[in-house]
Amino acid sequence: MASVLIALGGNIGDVRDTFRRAISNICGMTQAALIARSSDYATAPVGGVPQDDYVNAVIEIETELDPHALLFTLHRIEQKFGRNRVAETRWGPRGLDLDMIAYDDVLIAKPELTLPHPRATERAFVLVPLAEIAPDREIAGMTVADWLKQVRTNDIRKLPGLN
Ligand code: PH2
Ligand code: MG
Ligand code: MG
Repeated sequence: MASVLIALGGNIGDVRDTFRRAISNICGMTQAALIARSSDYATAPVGGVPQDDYVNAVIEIETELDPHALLFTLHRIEQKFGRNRVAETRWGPRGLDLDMIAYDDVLIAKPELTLPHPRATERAFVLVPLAEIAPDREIAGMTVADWLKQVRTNDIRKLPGLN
């Protein structure tokens, strides 16, 4: 079993409801167990494209799928929730983005998949929710809690639970 961290993001539609359904799809389609789920956070958009605020969250799952099979499944789930990778702009608005942040301690540097995720350690919208569920996890040689100390978190706001 591999422990995998996945970041969820989106800023089109009812993103929190999309997250709920996407997480259920991830666990169903990858036969994964949901180990932890962060709160949802409202976050200012990063990347320079003017757009609405995002909702971001992070989950930890345990799965038997290898990294590429898991990536393929995550892309299928993004599509199922209306994502169109061909039509969208880089850093632009999207209904659902599923980014694999880390897969055990596996290192991969391929065009289609880099592990750990190369920008996760500098993005507050990933680190804040990640620190909620896995502060002591090491990514790229440092703990999540230590990476978090190096970023500004002013634009990140924890959302109340839904229930
Ligand atoms: N995702 C992007 C671009 N910018 N900004 C925030 N706050 N959160 C995101 O998930 C995000 C972003 C493209 O994937
Ligand atoms: Mg992303
Ligand atoms: Mg992505």
